Amino acid sequence: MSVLLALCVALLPLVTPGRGTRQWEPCTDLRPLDILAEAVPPDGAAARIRVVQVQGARGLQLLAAAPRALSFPASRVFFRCDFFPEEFSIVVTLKAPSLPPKKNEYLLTVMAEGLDALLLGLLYSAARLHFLFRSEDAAGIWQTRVSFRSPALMDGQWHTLVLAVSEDSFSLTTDCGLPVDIMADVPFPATLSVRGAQFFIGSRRRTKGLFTGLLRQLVLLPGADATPWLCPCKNAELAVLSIPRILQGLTGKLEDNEVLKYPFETDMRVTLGPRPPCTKAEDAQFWVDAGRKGLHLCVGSEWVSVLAAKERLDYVEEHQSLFTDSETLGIEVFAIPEAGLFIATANRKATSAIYKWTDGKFASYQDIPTHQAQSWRHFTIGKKIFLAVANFEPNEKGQEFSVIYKWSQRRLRFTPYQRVPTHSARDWEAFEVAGEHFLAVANHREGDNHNIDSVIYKWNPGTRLFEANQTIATSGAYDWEFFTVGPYAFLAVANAFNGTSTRLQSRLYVRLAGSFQLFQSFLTFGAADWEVFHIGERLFLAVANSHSYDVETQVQNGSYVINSVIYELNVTAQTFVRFQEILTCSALDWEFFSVGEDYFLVVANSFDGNTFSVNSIIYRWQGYEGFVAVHSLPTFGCRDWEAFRTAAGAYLVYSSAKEPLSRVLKLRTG
Ligand SMILES: *[C@@H]1O[C@H](CO)[C@@H](O)[C@H](O)[C@H]1NC(C)=O
Ligand SMILES: *[C@@H]1O[C@H](CO)[C@@H](O)[C@H](O)[C@H]1NC(C)=O
Ligand SMILES: *[C@@H]1O[C@H](CO)[C@@H](O)[C@H](O)[C@H]1NC(C)=O
Ligand SMILES: *[C@@H]1O[C@H](CO)[C@@H](O)[C@H](O)[C@H]1NC(C)=O
Ligand SMILES: [Ca+2]
Ligand SMILES: [Ca+2]
Ligand SMILES: [Ca+2]
Repeated sequence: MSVLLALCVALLPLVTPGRGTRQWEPCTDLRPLDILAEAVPPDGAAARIRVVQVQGARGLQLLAAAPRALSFPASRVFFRCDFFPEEFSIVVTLKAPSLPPKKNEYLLTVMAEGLDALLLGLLYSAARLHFLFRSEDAAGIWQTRVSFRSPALMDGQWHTLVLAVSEDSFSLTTDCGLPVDIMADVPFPATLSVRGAQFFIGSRRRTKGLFTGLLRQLVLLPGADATPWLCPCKNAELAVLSIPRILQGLTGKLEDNEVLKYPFETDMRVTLGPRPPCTKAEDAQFWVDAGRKGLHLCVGSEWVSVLAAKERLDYVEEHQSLFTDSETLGIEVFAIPEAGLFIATANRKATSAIYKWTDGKFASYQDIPTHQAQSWRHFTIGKKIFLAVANFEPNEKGQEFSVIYKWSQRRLRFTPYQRVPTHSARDWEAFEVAGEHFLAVANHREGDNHNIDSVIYKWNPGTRLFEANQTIATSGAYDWEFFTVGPYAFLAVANAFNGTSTRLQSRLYVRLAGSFQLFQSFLTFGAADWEVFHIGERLFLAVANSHSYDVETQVQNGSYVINSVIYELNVTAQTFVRFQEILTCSALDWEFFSVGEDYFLVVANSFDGNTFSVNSIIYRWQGYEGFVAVHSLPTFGCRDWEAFRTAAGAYLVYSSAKEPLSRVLKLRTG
């Protein structure tokens, strides 16, 4: 165990957000940061704030008894470093109270740690909006106030303001009208540290100056002017960049927001039009791709998408019915340079098939004889392109093996390359560790015995063949999944059945000193799939539980409708911990994919105890709520999901283990 302990300590620095590796790194995410949503307690913490609906829109009202109710540490959004962006904009939607002269109310402040010092603030007074900030120079510390006349705010209606700041230029746009620009003699500081600071919504930490109107939107957009995103807009008084969920559902729907229809040039070094070059000279410049509603930032020599949130999954539509020779188990999507995009289907009967994406559809390309094929795995070694099939049954002569095929550049077809003896193979996983190539096979059973070895093969560059490198004891192995965390290589196996029970430990191994060693065990129920995925810095591992069965308790129909589990790596604790359980119907596969800035998981639900006609579900990542079901898709004996992209958009494809029909779905995005 001492090796593992050493690993634990060494793992720690891995997830400290990388510094110094890239040339330029913003302290926050470069997307609209919903300050209001950040401050609203997840449970609504009822007594401290009140949701009020006026003129068809909801806003938050603060209660004088709790001026600090809406606050959070700056480190929550400034998680990489501590500097407030030099250029930014703040979007506010508010219904302002009518104030007597000389009375001020705070909309937003960022307060320094400990001291009663204001680093930055938005202050409202009769017919005026003031932007305050702290700057420091040789002569000392200053608080600068930039004041805009803003008579429109006094009419008791909703209004949306965008304050854009860039060096000494301060610009205020009210309801998408003409911007009011002020050049101040003190520029906004290039390095305003927010270390230890705290954001306060509607106050400066105390009751005096508490905002008495309604706040609906408060968004910080680092690095850019938000006006082109909001304007023009049919409903400019309620234009939305981002509002907390509890305020949604009424006027100001995101759909109303006709962003970038008529984008205009600002002084923010934003380029419009077709993709401009991104070289050293353009570093840190923005480019607005108006056609696709994208905002990009030149970092190094690559355009990095900053605001891809404009692409949202709206609905899923059927794109192609793919009739296969026989029922299909696994599907593998892969691209071959210069040849195109392909899928390989693992078909139950004698022939599996490869299809090529041709004119927007999959067209038959090559048939390959297989024996109850379960899955395909595509991988490359240098320029060589391979495809391995997991055969579940022996051939006509009673010989049992799986086959690795190699792509022939001359014939433009896959040809048999190496036979590997396997035992009711379910899955192949291909991976590379320190420049060496490996293939792991999941051996499900040998005769009636499920407790057998699965094998990890290593590519021998001398013989140009895969040779056994390690065996691992498995029980009805169904799936291997490989991933890395920093320099560490992990391999998870789904153990489905030991001959009497599906209630088993599935195992996660870590590679140490040239072999995989047990890292963690997970109680699973007929585990059929492990899916690993990242969301930001977080790492998750989801298991598909297919069946709860024990020879002693006998079969019950309800034993297919059981929870599948998503685990998250806790780096401090050095273990995966239960993150979320999701009720599934004999789940056989999880597939993770993203659309724009959104993350999704789709599950292959195959059987509910009575019927194979069960819905498979798409879940969307919703931060602290975890994954929430957003789409139900009628499927029949669903076995495998794969996501892929072409120039025309994003797609999903799924197979059925119960009918010879796979389907391709197109993801419609807004
Ligand atoms: C497996 O491969 C590793 C890494 O190349 C090597 O150190 C080890 O000796 C191999 N083990 C066997 C049994 O071949
Ligand atoms: C299978 O697992 C169950 C539950 O863990 C255990 O009770 C049983 O003895 C195991 N059977 C075999 C054949 O290993
Ligand atoms: C991770 O584990 C540590 C140590 O057990 C614990 O203190 C911490 O709360 C955990 N973090 C999360 C996010 O669960
Ligand atoms: C259990 O499933 C079988 C079909 O697999 C069905 O005939 C039977 O009615 C089901 N029993 C219950 C209690 O739902
Ligand atoms: Ca796998
Ligand atoms: Ca999967
Ligand atoms: Ca899959």
